[in-house]
Amino acid sequence: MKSDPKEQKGWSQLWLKYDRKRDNGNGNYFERAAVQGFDCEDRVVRSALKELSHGVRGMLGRTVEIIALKEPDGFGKSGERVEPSASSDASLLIKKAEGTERGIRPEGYAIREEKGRLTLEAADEKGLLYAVFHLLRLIAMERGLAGTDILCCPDNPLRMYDHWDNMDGSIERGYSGRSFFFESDQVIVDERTRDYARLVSSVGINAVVINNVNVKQAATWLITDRYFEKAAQMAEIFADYGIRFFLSLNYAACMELGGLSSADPLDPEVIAWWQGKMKECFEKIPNLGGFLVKADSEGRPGPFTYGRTQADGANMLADAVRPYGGIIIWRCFVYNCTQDWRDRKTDRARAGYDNFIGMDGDYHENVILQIKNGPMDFQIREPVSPLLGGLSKTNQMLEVQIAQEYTGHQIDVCYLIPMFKEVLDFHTYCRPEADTVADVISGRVMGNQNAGIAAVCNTGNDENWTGSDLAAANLYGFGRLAFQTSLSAEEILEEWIPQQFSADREVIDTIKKILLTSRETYEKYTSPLGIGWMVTPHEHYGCSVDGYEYSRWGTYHRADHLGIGVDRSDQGTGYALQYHEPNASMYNSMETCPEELLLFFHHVPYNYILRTGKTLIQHIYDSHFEGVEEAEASAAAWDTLEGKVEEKTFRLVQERFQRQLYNAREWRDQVNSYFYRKSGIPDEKGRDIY
Ligand code: GCW
Repeated sequence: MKSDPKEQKGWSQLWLKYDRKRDNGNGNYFERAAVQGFDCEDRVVRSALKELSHGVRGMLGRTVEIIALKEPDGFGKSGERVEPSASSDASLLIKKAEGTERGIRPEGYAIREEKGRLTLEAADEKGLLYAVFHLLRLIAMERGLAGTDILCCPDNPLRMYDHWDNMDGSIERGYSGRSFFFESDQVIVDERTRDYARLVSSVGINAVVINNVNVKQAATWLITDRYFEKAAQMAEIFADYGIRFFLSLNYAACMELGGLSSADPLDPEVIAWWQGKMKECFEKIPNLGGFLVKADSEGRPGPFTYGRTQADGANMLADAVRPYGGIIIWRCFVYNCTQDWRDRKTDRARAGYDNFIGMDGDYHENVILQIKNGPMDFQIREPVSPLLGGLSKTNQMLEVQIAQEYTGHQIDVCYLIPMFKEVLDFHTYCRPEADTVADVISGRVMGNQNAGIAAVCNTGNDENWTGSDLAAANLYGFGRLAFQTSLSAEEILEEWIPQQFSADREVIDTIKKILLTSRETYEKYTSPLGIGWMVTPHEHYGCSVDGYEYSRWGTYHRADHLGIGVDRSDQGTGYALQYHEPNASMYNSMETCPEELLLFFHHVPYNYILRTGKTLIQHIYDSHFEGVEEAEASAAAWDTLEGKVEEKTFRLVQERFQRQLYNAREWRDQVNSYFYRKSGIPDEKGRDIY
């Protein structure tokens, strides 16, 4: 295996390796490229053309000659006059689409091949950048370009990575080393910043939040002179790749920085302070898109302290950023985290809806509510949050997590795209048609661009960026899915594997199988049928069935000697009724509730017969034995790739599989033993339970 040419940098280029590929006649298109309608000196166009040359040189061994047609002022790069006719002998024509020609919408593009000539047409500069990356992807996949006919426009206006990086260099829920944005309370801007921007823009990401939503200490000062210069430098690099720069805000900054005695959003002094602060921020940081805010959540300050609503807080900040075209992304992760476990009435799952639904329609136009995919917290299986599509007059954005906090810490393999697809495809019944989560977050329901999808990111300064090389599938996949929701989880892997590993069919099929089964495998050996948690408290890796059972966090499974599960029906907490019909009725009844969510919605006796004909307890035993067997099969499948993927990657992933197997066996034996001891019902198959 050839090693990554960029390894000397100290970090991998992941799917932008650009190592030599089979030509398949593709080289011929890159004799001569002509650019029409775009300003070759534009920063994003420059990035796109540079990437094109770089990729084509690496993968096809060709040097592309690029000429500007009538751009910027009728002269080519070297100053000579270039006639439009020069376009006719170019083998690659790059041009700006006029109007919405051929259905090319903003940030969209078309790639066509006809009679030996490739035409790349884009709506705007970002569209061109995405088109180039698409073209390079096809080359990396060793697809012959002849006959290509592609039209691609992004499905979601905002496609965002949220980093939970702290300024001391640590990362909250980070499993890939330390931050490459911050260290020792300093902002880092270096070559890796640019490689990061290249990587995420190559999959269509157009917005990034660089700091943790828990904004404390030095991070509160990111909106001051102490950090403006560095923040601006980073924002400029992002701008080269069409990425808007965002920061997380401390809602109480007006007190901590401004010395005010209150953060009451209706207080004129508070309002004036934020207006001045936002003016300063947008003047000092070019390319600033706005702010992400976690307020009144897990100890963070917010408007509730002053008897004000979430809308009061969000609107006050939104008004302050509006003059600069800024937006406020306001998180809905607001719940009581000091609950009494004895209290069966209070239900954390209800909290998001209960806290936000009453103000539907009260949010200003440049506020977006960011809603986690499930009502709890990124568990391996949760229902879709009823706020998504529950709100009908408010801009909404979906938040998912590719940092594998509850899904194996990037030690255990867990390809999350299948889960995200389930969420996007979910019918909310918010209106007669076009009612899926995908419809809601695309902005089509509200009819504006303040919508989209964000993922809590899984990167760090590890050489391979994501801890495990296999976790890069989520980093790649999230961006691609956010851009093009219709892509299947499998199609995404068919693209990613040849770019990052090898176009060898056996490699593709083996890695694909490992990844496509990984979410279900993980689910089988961890918490059953949607109940969630059962993890080691705080750390969230490894099994502890009762770890959160008697805690303040509102995360209970309520197992006793007869059964397990939380009654969230109309007889219980009533959570099921937060959905539109027919979802409410479906979840409300044990008979119609989808079985994978049975224990989320109902307290179920161990001898309850599932649709498979098995009792609940037997299902718990069987699925836990199966989960471990499947993990073992995946580990063995990986072993067959020795010599077919880079040695370093092979060893690293192999070692992680060993840790996964240990973890899976612990989960299996602890969960099975726990329920055997509670229920006294033995395994029908007489396997080892302790
Ligand atoms: O439950 C939690 C995580 C926290 C995180 C929080 C959130 C950033 O365990 O680490 O804080 O979710 O989403 O705000």
